[in-house]
Amino acid sequence: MKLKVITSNPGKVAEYAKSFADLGIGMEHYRLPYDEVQTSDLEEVVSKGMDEIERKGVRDYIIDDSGLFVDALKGFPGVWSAYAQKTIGNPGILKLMEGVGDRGAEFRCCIGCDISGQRIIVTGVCRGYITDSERGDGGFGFDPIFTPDGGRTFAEIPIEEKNGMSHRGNAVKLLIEEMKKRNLVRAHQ
Ligand code: ITT
Repeated sequence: MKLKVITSNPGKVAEYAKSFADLGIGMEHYRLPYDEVQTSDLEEVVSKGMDEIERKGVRDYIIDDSGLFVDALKGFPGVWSAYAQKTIGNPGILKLMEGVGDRGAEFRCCIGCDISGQRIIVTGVCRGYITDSERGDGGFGFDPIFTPDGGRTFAEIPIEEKNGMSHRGNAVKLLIEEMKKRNLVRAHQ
C-alpha cells in the first residue's frame, strides 16, 4: 500500500518514508496546494485542509501541519512558523532569543491521514530548547536551532533517531496505534 504525502516539504516525506518502511506502507511525495486556514489551532488547519483535498477527489494520503512554539516568545512562531522560517529564518529567531535565559520550546505536529476511506487526526509534541547558534547540516527548517535535551540539535542527529523522539515521530506512533485498532494495518507489525 502507498500513501501520498501532500506537502511542499521533501524533509517531511523522508521522515514518513522511514517511519512507515517497517509496516510495508510506501510514501509518495504528492504536490497539491491546499488552503491553510488562519487559526491558532493546528488540528483545525489539518481538518479543513482534509475537507478541501477530499473535495478534489484525492484519497489515501497524509498531511501535516507543524510548528515551533517558543516559551519565552509566548508561543511564537507557532502557527506562523512557515512564514517566520521564510522571512526572519533561524537567525531571526536566535536574534529574538538573544540574552533570554528561558530557552524552553516545543515542536508540535498534527497529522491528518485518510486511509481506506477513514480519517485519523493525531498530534505529537516534543519538548526541548532553543540553542544559542545554528548547528548541524541535517534535517530542515528549525532543526539547527532546536535540541531535545540540551545536547545535539535535530540537525545533528540521524533521521531514525529524530523520528524516535520528535513531534512528528510521536504523532506517527499515535497514528500507527489508531491504524492497528481499526485493523487498517496488521496488528502484529
Ligand atoms: P507543508 O505545509 O507544505 O507541508 P511546510 O514546510 O510549510 O510544508 P508546516 O507549515 O507544517 O510545513 O511547517 C511550518 C514550519 O515549521 C516550516 O518552516 C517547517 O520547515 C518547520 N518545521 C516543521 N516540522 C519541522 C521539523 O520536524 N523540524 C524543523 N522544522 C520543522
